[in-house]
Amino acid sequence: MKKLLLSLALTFVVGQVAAQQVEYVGTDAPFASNAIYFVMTDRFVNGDTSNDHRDQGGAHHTFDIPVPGPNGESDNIGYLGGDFKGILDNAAYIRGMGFSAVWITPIVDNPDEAFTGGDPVTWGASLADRGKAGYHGYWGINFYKLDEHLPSKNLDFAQFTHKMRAQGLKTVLDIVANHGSPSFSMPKAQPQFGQIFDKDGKLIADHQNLRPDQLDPVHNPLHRFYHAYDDLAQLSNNDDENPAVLDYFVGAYQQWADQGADAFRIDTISHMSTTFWRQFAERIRAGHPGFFMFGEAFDYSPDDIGQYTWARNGGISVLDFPLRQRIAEVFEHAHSDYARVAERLYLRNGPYQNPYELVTFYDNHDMARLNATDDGFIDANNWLFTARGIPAVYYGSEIGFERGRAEHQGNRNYFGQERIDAAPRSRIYQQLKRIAQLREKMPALQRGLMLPVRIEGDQAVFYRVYQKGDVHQIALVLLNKGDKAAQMSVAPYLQAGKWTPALGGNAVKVGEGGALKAQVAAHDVQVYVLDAAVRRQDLAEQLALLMEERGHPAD
Ligand SMILES: [Ca+2]
Ligand SMILES: [Ca+2]
Ligand SMILES: [Ca+2]
Repeated sequence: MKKLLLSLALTFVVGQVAAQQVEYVGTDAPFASNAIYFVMTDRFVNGDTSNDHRDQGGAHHTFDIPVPGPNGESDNIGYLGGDFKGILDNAAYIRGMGFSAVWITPIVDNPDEAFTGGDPVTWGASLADRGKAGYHGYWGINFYKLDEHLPSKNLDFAQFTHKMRAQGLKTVLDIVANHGSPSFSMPKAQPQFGQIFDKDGKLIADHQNLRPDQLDPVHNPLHRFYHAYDDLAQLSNNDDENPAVLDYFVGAYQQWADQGADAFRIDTISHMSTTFWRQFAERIRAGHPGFFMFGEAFDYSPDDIGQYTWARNGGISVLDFPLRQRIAEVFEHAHSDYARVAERLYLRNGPYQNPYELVTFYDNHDMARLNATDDGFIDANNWLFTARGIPAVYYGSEIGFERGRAEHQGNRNYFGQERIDAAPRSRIYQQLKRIAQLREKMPALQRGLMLPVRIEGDQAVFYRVYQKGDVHQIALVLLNKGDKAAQMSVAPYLQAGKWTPALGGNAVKVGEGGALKAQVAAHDVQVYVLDAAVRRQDLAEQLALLMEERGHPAD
């Protein structure tokens, strides 16, 4: 690798001046260089038991509420103690795997009791909240205030982001504006549920345990924060047309950005108008130019979610749900067809402002975890860290933790220090670390244009090309998800020169019009690198088209 970096540094000496004037770039958004590790803070590591608040909630206690399942399995809907310190204590573990950013669940104050309304949570239930505590952070009541379970002495949010950065990790803050906490259907109104407090702790909104259609925003100022119609389960539905609502959330999230959040992941973006998000993004970026944000529009249709990325709607990237659907389909099943994934890349005239800025993933806390074998996880990671997009990996996936499990079947179970300490022995971990560390050394894999050669059956072959200023890098990625080693031969667009295998092996000299032949082991990847400016004519033409047609035609 040292040799690769050295040759990268020296390429400007030999590059051709004419070629260097042409730029081939997928994206220059600085955040796209990162790979993201997604942690549900409460479920990662309890680094400080003094902030557990184990006696909180009284009759509706909030700590450790197991939901038993079959065969001794269990889900849990209470707090389990994870905190900032647990993440910080493991910063070297996360960084060492090749990640440079950590996405953490919402940090704002959530109710201090378990919810008594809604539908009861049973093993395998979905959209059920009765008996659940706000351990996940998505039930905000004061968006300016840290929840008491997270900080420790000398470790508030600002100190956390500062100390994470010192260890090479950016903080991606998960934010919500669409809703607060569950707000109605309680047998008896509970404190904090359905209420919103301002920076000074003053009550500014109160659902009063009323159904949305019973709200009276005209006569009751405490109802004006909310729409008088429902949205998601029993959650309040914040009024995105009320300027006071926009002001409240801009103020809150400006505060956390000022305290060191490097990017936002926006929850339920599709449950509020693009008008709201455009204004929100403009105001956040007024204080933090270029601030990177990506939204969760839980929707597998690219035509639905593409609009959020457009400049006119705030230029907010999104989680790549459409691609995720095909990734799960392909890597959960042997003998599946790689072409299914390729169909969701949208590299030319697609629905997105820039497909290279999408955050790519295979599962998260709101869906069943990837139900794959160890080899399936390895194949999925090899794809995620070489194809276009910014990879995000959900905690525990590095060992196949709770694979196949949905929310109330263990998806969000406590990970803990013991599993972390044992993770390096997992094959998934080892192969993930190898490919993630390669991506972080190669601008072409992070931000380069993607030119598919053939993506079908068990094999994917594509180029990633980054050429700008003094940096030029042509990478040829060869992926094999089959059970047998594959002999691969690539000739299309192949530029003559000395191609270096970035993951070990012998360099290959390719003559004009020649082919590169390589063996790729079962469930493995090889990346050949040519540190040279693009000279080959048909390659240059393809890259020019990819540049020109990178975004959405109407944007
Ligand atoms: Ca704790
Ligand atoms: Ca609280
Ligand atoms: Ca809404």
